[in-house]
Amino acid sequence: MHEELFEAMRQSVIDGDTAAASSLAEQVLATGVPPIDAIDLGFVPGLSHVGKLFGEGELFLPDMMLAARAMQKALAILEPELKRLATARVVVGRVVMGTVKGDIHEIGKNLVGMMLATSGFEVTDLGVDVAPERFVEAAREHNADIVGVSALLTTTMAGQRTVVEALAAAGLRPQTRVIVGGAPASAAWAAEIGADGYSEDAIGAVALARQLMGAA
Ligand code: B12
Repeated sequence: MHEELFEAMRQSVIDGDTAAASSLAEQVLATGVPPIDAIDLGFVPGLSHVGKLFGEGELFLPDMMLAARAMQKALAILEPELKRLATARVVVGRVVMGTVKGDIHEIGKNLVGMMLATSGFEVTDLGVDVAPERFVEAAREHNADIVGVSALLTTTMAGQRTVVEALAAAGLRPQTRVIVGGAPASAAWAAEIGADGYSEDAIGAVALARQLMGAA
């Protein structure tokens, strides 16, 4: 329906053009395009494309950094609108989120946190490069129902297993559920490390979290 707009969004991220990405996000607010469509069909595919070209050696780290910056700027503009559109008003559950130690990728984690927050979850975001002990401490402190662990690198995904183990060692399992996500994760990986679920995107993460709370 808004294919041209989405295409422009993809291109703005690929170009790492923060001004264009911001202006397109503003257009979303002005024209009433659902912000989640803008994210899913516009900005995210742009970033995925950049990641693919980086993986193929066609683009370099600075390109990926510029693309990420453009994406983050657009998300910051869309976030208040996502919050305004939030449907749930009751607290469905408490979630502690973070990206594993050694890993600084945060865009997907932020998106998942944002979607959970707009769907009635109380979300505590621990940020990136989070040590397993910090996940445990925060899960205790916030009496978390669910701990969400993000990892984007094949070299850091083992950190998801470490978090599951640390929560178990602290006596917080199985009552505190663990969900995992990020490019290298999968349902099979979640099962292998004893996590309670996996989702490949933010909308699926909300469905998964609701299901784990018995609120599906
Ligand atoms: C942007 C980006 C960066 C940015 C990150 C900026 C930031 N502030 O986050 C920067 C430039 C800093 C960066 C750095 C690096 N990156 Co990088 N990066 C990416 C890129 C292009 C996009 C990631 C992204 O934000 N995607 C958009 C979001 C919306 O998607 P997402 O993260 O996948 O999240 C969604 C789902 O996965 C899921 N999800 C995510 N987390 C969670 C958590 C839970 C609980 C659940 C349920 C779901 C869930 O829901 C999200 C929303 O839909 C990817 C490419 C890719 N295919 O992923 C490479 C990629 C991940 N990076 C890669 C690499 C190699 C690196 C570097 C090592 C490069 C270097 N030489 O320094 C460094 C690592 C630094 C570190 N220690 O972490 C590789 C990893 C390869 C591998 N096999 O491990 C990739 C795959 C690129 C590639 N094709 O080679 N990167």
